[in-house]
Amino acid sequence: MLRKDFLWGGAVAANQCEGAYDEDGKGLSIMDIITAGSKDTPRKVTLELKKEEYYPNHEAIDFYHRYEEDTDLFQEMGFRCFRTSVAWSRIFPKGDEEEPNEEGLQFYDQLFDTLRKKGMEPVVTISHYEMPLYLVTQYGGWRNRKLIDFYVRFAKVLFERYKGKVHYWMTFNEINSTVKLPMIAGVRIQPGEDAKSAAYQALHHQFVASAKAVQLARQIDAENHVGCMVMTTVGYPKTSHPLDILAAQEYLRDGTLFFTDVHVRGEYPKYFHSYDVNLDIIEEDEKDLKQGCVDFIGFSYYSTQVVSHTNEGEEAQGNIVKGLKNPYLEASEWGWQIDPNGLKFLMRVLYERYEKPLFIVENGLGYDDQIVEGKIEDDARIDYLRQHIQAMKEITEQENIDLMGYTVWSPIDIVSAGTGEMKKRYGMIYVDKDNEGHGTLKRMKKKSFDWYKQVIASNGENLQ
Ligand code: BGP
Repeated sequence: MLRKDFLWGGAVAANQCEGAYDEDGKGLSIMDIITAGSKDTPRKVTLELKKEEYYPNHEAIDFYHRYEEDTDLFQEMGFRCFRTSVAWSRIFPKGDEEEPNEEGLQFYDQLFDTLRKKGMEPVVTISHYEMPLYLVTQYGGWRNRKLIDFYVRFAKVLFERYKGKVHYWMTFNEINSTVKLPMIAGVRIQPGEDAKSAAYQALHHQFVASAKAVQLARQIDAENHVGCMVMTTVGYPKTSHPLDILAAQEYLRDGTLFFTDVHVRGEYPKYFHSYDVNLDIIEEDEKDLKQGCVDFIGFSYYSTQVVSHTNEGEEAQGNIVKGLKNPYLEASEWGWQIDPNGLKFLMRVLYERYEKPLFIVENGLGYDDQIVEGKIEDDARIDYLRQHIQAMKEITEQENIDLMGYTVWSPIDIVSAGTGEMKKRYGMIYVDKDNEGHGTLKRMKKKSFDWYKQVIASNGENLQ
């Protein structure tokens, strides 16, 4: 049985749903200068706004003006929590100001009040792929140590302002993306530069910023729970060749566990020396890391990969990380392999290693839903969610895992982070908008809406 106060809900990120990219004093964020792409064409970063380009995050699904209606629908599904992020550039438009933007703060006051009124606990990611652009152009992003102070100032403002309204926080969304995709942390690698060290330096600054935020959150409100958030990388060995086994072990350790090791244990693991990077770590950083260990482990889980020491085989797509195809698994239209058993594998590893509460804060299926005779029968999504929730329940019960909650990515169709498409839909609520930005933005329930409602009402017992 899942715990009685299990946090069922849905998850989004501000930049993928709010829109209103230049309203009420908001500054530009890095997502505001990224164009739309597709499965086969990567999104482009333009660094300044260009008239001829289409930027899907500018309007997104206009949650900024429609959150009343949307949260009504979440309430109708019985959500006990709702995960979103605070757009940093609404609060600090450039990122280095001394004082926050009051209008930005008011928006989240209203949103969090609304959620609480409707029975949902806000779960807030402090930074979700949306740092102010100015911090990139002026300071070089997270490679600059100054970013720690800017972030901590931002976090402090949030903890003070939303004290009593928000009790669940996560410091950085998928912090491991910083080393896979340094541009997401505002790091632009110069030709000839030691790219690996630059990325790990940026990551180090984020680790320290996270640890300082954890300490502050506790000082400001003893009822705060602060977690990390990692993207998870499960890779199965392609064969029983011992080198494939080792490659798969490293894929999980270096892709996921290294990050949770630092967040949970408050120090770099011994094996870190094998990464062969040059970092500037000061004594104070080490103290901060030790004092800022997280309370829980939040993670995203979508799919798994196959790993071979020779790298030979057919390539498979995935969430930021890639691997090889698994002949035993089906994949989504975007090539993400569907593997509920991988979730069991992962939860077992994480809980055995740390015995810290876990929180599944992203899981879902991107699918190009079609309206047929006025209805959307998204059985593929229901199947995906059913299998993953079943796996989650089984492993939780079997191994006595302390699992805090499960939030579907995403309860409503939003702009895809990876491709910028609208048609890579995750929602249980459809939004009338296409890849080119046309549509009425009208909301419509899919079949999965009632299905998820009954799952929550039965605390996960009724998955039919
Ligand atoms: C995670 C991100 C989200 C999200 C999700 C789905 O990486 O935390 O922001 O979008 O994956 O990915 P995508 O939108 O690329 O399908």
